[in-house]
Amino acid sequence: MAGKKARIKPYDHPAGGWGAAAATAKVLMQQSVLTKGSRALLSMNQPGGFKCPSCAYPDADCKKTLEFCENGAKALAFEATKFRADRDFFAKHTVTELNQQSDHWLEMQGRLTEPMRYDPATDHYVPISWDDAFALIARHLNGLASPNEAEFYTSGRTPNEAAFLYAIFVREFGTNNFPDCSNMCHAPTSIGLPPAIGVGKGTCVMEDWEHTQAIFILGQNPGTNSPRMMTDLVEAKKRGVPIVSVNPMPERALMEFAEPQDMIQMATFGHTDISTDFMQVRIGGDLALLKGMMRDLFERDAAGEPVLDHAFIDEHTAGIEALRADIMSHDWPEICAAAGLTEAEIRRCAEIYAASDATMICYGMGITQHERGAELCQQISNLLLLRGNYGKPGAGIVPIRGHSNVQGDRTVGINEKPTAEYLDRVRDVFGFEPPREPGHLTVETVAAMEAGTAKVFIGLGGNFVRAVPDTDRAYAAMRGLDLTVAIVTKLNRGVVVHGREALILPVIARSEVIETEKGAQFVTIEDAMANVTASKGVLSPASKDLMAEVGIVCRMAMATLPESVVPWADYMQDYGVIRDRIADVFPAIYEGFSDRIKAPRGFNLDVAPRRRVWLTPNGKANFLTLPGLDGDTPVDDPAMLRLATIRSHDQFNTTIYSENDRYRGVYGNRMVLLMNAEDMAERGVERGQMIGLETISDDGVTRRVDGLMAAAYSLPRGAVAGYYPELNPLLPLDYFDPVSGTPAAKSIPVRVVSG
Ligand SMILES: Nc1nc2c(c(=O)[nH]1)N[C@H]1C(S)=C(S)[C@@H](COP(=O)(O)OP(=O)(O)OC[C@H]3O[C@@H](n4cnc5c(=O)[nH]c(N)nc54)[C@H](O)[C@@H]3O)O[C@H]1N2
Ligand SMILES: Nc1nc2c(c(=O)[nH]1)N[C@H]1C(S)=C(S)[C@@H](COP(=O)(O)OP(=O)(O)OC[C@H]3O[C@@H](n4cnc5c(=O)[nH]c(N)nc54)[C@H](O)[C@@H]3O)O[C@H]1N2
Ligand SMILES: [Mo]
Repeated sequence: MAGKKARIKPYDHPAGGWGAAAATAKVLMQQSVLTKGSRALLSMNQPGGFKCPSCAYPDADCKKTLEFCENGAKALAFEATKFRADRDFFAKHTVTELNQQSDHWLEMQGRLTEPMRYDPATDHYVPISWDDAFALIARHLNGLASPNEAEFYTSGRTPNEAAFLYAIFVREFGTNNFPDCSNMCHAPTSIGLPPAIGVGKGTCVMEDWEHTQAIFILGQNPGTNSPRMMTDLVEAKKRGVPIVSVNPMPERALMEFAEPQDMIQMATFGHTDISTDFMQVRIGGDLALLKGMMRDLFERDAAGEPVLDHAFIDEHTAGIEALRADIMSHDWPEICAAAGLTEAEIRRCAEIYAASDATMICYGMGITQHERGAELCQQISNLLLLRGNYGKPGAGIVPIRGHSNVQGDRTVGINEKPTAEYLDRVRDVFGFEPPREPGHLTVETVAAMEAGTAKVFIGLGGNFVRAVPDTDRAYAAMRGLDLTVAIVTKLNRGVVVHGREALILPVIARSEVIETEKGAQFVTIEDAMANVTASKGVLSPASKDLMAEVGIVCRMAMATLPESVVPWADYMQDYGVIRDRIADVFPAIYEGFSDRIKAPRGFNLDVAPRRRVWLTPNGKANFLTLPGLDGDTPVDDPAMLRLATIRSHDQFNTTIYSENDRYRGVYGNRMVLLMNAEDMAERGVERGQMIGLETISDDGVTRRVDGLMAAAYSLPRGAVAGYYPELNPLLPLDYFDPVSGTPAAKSIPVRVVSG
């Protein structure tokens, strides 16, 4: 709802700088953890300390003593908060009451302190012992007609050890139903890239930033969502490296950034201009831009210019002729119209690319969350292959992952379609036969809940109902389940929208000490550059009745599978033994895990394309074609606008830290719709006017959100933007990329209705 103090005012300072420093201090104070939080910040991302719980961007090297950012500090402050949602809190509020509160209010109640069970007689959550909670889970799981009636969600903050064991437990139980937050995020990378280059992850490591000669940033907002990347961009820029950002919006930090770690810049109120070139692409116009750049290269190649790396192409790739034919089938006017850019702009991008011998292309949700997200990732790879931009310093594909361990969770087995190789290793290492048929990913899970074929939902972290599309349907589906289990740190929507029976299992957070019979344990995470590091919490747990995620997984398994062949009780006490099993199941990348993890900054997992080795069926890197020029299916409706649902500077996914979005100049209100001024005028919409949006779809369902405040913003014609998760009711469940299953959250076809 629009607060009275809602206002929109351009932010004309550089991003970062004193604004970021002040915001860091303020958030520590708000959560009343100034001393405790500041002390913990000194251990964050340092050897022997814990990894930032926020994003997946690597922490640099030892050069910086304070390796954290404003948004990392926020994540920590909200985790280390002094506020508690304890048994007295739940006694005071019925679940119906809690459901009327905002996401921000729920978050502000603080950390959960002990296991709770929903009591339908009183509509309250009431305390339950850990033993009884696990017995309840076991009773439900063992009462199902088939293991496939249970859904096991994972969110990417879960560390490797817990995710690996969860994958083993669930498979021994008998299903591959592993909906994962990455099914809404970088699954287009995980699924799209293997046919192209043989791995579903990025190919760059931190050192590459020092050698790169050109950087492209497509559909990613690093100043907010991976702020540590700004340090690398600033350093590259100071070396004179061209930086091209491709985005429908001029994101503030991609224009001007003051590096909070740079004392001189801070003292002089200086800044670095980040982007040398800003391409204000149409929503879904990236495909046309990429094809236009490739067309320019093919034209110049035909004219005899040495712009393609023919030696690399001949030795390492397959499919260039089909690609050339597809690219040359589009003429320039078509390409420019689809991209929303001029021919000169596209040729300028191609020129920067052709002049560089080592290019990194970074991308985020602006690429993946489209109907053709996975294939868009493949087109980025095509462009890189044309100039041999794999397996040399400073070059490669750089998907910037979301959650701090989302990449790791997938590496260690969270996958609804596991490979036969993995399943064979699980069978050999653990001695049971895992199920072979594919399980559900996220959108299939919601569909199964709706259909009544799913009966139990267990969420290892995250906030499933709030993150998925079609909010109203998702809530109804969740409420129809027999049991829902939220394994979380904080109250969120998924705790208060629940099944007939429901449990809250509160966990020890990333920044906190995990102590077992075998002493203090550490966990490991894999960042977006495939670097695996140890993370050891330093703070006392928020309550003595919390359990570590590894403990919870082991106890669920012990209760549910009394005849299990897996020594869960040992794993629970000694995480080193879990790492030995990870090495057994994934010898090619994790051999010697327990020794290698002793290095203060961890180690890099092997990524074969870095060695110009292609683990594809034909042993080559493949050029893959994609007909057409649009990232999404065109919609034949002149009133149509494409809605991108995006993150503000003050949220971490469904966790809302405040109603502000400083760099976009939005304050005190998240129910805002950013629009092109001419699109507003054409519809007779005034600045500040309350409007509604309705989804354009052909499934007969009306999806509408009212009470949005219209704001003029620098966006291309036909593009509008607003905040996730408030606008998720507009995102249809079946509007997704069929290759990866990822909802097209950046290109929802909508029309303005009076609100
Ligand atoms: N502080 C903070 N950090 C986070 C998160 C958070 O919520 N808060 N979330 C984490 C997670 S899980 C993830 S996945 C990442 C997300 O990080 P990002 O990938 O940066 O995510 P978004 O803000 O959703 O959108 C990215 C950008 O896509 C642009 N965009 C929209 N449509 C298009 C398009 O068609 N083409 C192009 N080129 N651009 C487009 C938007 O304008 C926006 O700048 O961040 C992670 N880090
Ligand atoms: N419309 C639209 N929808 C989207 C997106 C979008 O851009 N637009 N983005 C999508 C993306 S990229 C993602 S990744 C998903 C995110 O979906 P999720 O990963 O499901 O959601 P989060 O908001 O990250 O989950 C936050 C909750 O995790 C719990 N938590 C925090 N720390 C820990 C911990 O250490 N352990 C455990 N066990 N729990 C913890 C807390 O209770 C917190 O409330 O949303 C997707 N949905
Ligand atoms: Mo994500």
